Amino acid sequence: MLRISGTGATHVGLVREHNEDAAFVGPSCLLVADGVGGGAAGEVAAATTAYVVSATALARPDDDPAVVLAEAVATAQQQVALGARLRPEREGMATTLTAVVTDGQQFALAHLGDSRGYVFRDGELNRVTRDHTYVQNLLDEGSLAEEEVPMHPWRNVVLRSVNGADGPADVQVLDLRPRDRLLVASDGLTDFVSERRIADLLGRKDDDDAVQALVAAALGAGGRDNITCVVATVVEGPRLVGDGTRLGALTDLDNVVDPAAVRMPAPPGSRPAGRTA
Ligand SMILES: [Mn+2]
Repeated sequence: MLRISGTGATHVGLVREHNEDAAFVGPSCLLVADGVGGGAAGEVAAATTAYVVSATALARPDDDPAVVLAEAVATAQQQVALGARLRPEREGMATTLTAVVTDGQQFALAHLGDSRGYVFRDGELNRVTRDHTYVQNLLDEGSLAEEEVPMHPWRNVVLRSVNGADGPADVQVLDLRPRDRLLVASDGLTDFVSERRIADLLGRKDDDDAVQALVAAALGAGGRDNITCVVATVVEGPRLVGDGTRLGALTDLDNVVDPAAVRMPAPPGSRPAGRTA
């Protein structure tokens, strides 16, 4: 069996007052969700989506991870829509989602928005997500150069998200093997720290140290947004269940619209939150 062994960290940054990022890391699921919306709505969109996806993955350990993710994203869209209907001030709330789930054999990744997923193998960093942004479309068309992105007035315009209205996520199967490493991060990291620097830090540090170094690098670059990074290594070993760490907006379950929307099995031998083995 393959599983994920890793860790994550989140930081409000140096400018924002609230942390609207949420993250989860456990042996069969890791994810980042970056929420937006007035009041506390960004936290609600991010935490609700992070909860629905992580809880669905934990509840269905033997199912095809691509199917689990597609169905979890559909539930998350419904829950975000419900949350906005219940409280009109949440109207317009939305979140990105980049999530990896495994059943012990296959890995799948679901993606909506401008958070990012990377695979680090043999010293090489490969981005495996495509930003759902206006500037990414301009880059693809060839009408914008990579170095012009940081100055573009619409660089933060996200075209697809978990907002209660958009459709399914992009879901892909990831071909991973033991010792491959995964990085999932919000744009508070990737807008301010170059991929070259990220690869350098991943190459020199283990997962725990890399997470701390990545957050420190984003803070050193000004910390203008919430920063969230999850770094994990694919390992071979027996399955672990009922274990995981919640970060950011997901640490407060009051942010979740309806936790009962996902039926959870009783976690056998559940342990307090902490680093996964
Ligand atoms: Mn952000």
